Amino acid sequence: MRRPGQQVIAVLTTLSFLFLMVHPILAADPEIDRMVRGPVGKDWVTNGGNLTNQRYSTLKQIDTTNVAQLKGAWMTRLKGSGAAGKYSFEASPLVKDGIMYVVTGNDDVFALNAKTGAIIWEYWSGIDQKISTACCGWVNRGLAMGEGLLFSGQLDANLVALNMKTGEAVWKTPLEKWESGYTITSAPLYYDGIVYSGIAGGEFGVRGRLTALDAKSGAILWRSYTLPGPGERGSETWPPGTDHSMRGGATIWNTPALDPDLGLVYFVTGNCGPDYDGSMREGDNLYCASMMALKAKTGEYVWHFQQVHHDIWDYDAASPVVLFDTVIDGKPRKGIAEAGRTGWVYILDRTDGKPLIGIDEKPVPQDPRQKTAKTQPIPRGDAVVPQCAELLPGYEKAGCIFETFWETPVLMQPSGVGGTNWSPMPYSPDTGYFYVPGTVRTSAFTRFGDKYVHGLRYTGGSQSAPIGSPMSGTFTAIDSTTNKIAWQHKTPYRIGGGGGSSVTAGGLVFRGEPDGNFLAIDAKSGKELWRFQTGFGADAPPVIYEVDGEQYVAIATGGNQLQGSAYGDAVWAFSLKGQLGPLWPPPPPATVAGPTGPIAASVDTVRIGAGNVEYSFGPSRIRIKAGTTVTFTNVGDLPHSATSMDRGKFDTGVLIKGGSKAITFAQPGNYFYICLPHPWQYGQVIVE
Ligand SMILES: [Cu+2]
Repeated sequence: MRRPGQQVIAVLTTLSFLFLMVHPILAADPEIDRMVRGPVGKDWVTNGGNLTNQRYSTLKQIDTTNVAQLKGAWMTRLKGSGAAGKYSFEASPLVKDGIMYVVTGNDDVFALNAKTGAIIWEYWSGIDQKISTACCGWVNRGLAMGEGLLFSGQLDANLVALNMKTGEAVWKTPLEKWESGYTITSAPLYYDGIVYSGIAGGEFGVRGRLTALDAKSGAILWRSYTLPGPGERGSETWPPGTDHSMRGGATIWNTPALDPDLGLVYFVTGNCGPDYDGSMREGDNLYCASMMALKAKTGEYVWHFQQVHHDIWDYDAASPVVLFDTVIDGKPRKGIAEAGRTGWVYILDRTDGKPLIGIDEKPVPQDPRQKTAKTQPIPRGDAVVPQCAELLPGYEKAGCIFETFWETPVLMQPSGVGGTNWSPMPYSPDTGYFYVPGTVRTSAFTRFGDKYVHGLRYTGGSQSAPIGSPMSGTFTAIDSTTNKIAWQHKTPYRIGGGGGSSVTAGGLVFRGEPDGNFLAIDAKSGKELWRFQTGFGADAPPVIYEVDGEQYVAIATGGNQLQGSAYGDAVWAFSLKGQLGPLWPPPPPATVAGPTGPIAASVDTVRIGAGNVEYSFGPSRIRIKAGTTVTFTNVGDLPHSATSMDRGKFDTGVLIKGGSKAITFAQPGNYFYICLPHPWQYGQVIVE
């Protein structure tokens, strides 16, 4: 006879065996799992539409024949949340059962009636306004949902779960500390009981990782680091005996994709750190600027493909990966693609990470001081933006992509902001095209070295657009079977870090522009069929949904600092029965780099971030007499500097809110300066 204890063990063994057998069927949220595995229909329940990130909706009530009649169904202002100079509005709203959920740049979440726009509940994040480690604007790229909860990654590095019915916080898990340089900007991904989240901070000497949490409790299940510890796989690509890989960046600041059949989760990683100084980190520096696949349940490494070896250009892989199925040379293939900051689309086999169309390692310019990689992977096919810069007055050297630089500025295209930045790349199975937003801009790259200090910026150099240089964009359809351009629009403004888009079975690509226009384009031909002025920078990616038999297209319009577009707090929804007309156009973004506005005479104070224009010097252009002392004061919310473009002429150093520095200008001359943390922020001092 067995003793009671043995009996318990026997029962437990049987139970756990049964549990293991039954568990795969007992999904925590079978409805959401089913929706994100299948084509996108009336609801849009995850950031990229479904697990593929294709942003392709099967809805086709609005099509190429009737889209010209589209009008605003409603427009709702989100009570001023995120409507200020320091914010960008980059979130895709989610929609389920007639309710829309949207998160602003302040991590505040709103639930709206998706048919009327009426606010149902609101969650005010209360995040610390002193967060100083958001590299490039206060942003949140969106939410995930599952098990009756909404998941939001906050700039204070907390992942929060809200009750979908009430907006009340159910759990909050810190993934890291913002004071250590970590922030969350990406939309999480929910699937099969797990919430996946990346973490940002590549400009602050951090160690990138993907974190998986239990959706119900918020408990951390595992962390998979994108930078190897000593002796781990990939550590041979960092200098032996050093700890540079522990602060080497490779952050994840966009939503992963997931293939449930293969059991893999996919994402891309950001730049190496320090961004522009490779001198101390000889080697390829895995897994910076890479596409990666992990086992979705355990986080175990499966494959990687590095887009840029030993990155010294801030060539992040930043746009979300897209999964697609295709036929190449008569064979069905499982593809994965990503639009890089380099201007190329990288197309791989998602089972093993090998190129589908061909990517060749080719020799590139060398500089032993920067420890440049001998070769770089060059995809076959077309780039979507120019990859060579022209020489401009005042500069000694201009080059093409992967040109090297040291302490003398060198002009290059694409700039380190792209190409394609965080903006998603939709894919239509009808056309077989990827739709790729791009920024056309020159950067002057310089290296100046940096000492690592915990929680402070650690970039080792800078890149800024030369004064007077033109800035524009492209929107390109790339044929997924050839990686060649099917059609291309030249756009008046940069759209690689905005100008979000989505595509429908109605044959339409919807995309925003930073001047406030929202456009519908024939997905096959590229012909523009409709445009509508929303009144605010239209840079967030739109979504498509249906309520009570009526199809809607919605976009959050709140501007974007990377695009220089007008900020706001609006969400627009459009339908064929809509009645609302367009708004007055907001101020358009700059198309030439440099300070703007009138020249103020005899001014000896410059306020940084004044008048709710966070990324600004006020006045931006001043004329003074030789010997004048000018006081620069940071009155904005974020850390800023005033640093002469010819570095060494003058520099306030990074000033925190309230900080001040006086500089005496003894020598006559024309001095252009930038803010080092935000090198698109320009000023000018004319000394007579
Ligand atoms: Cu700044």
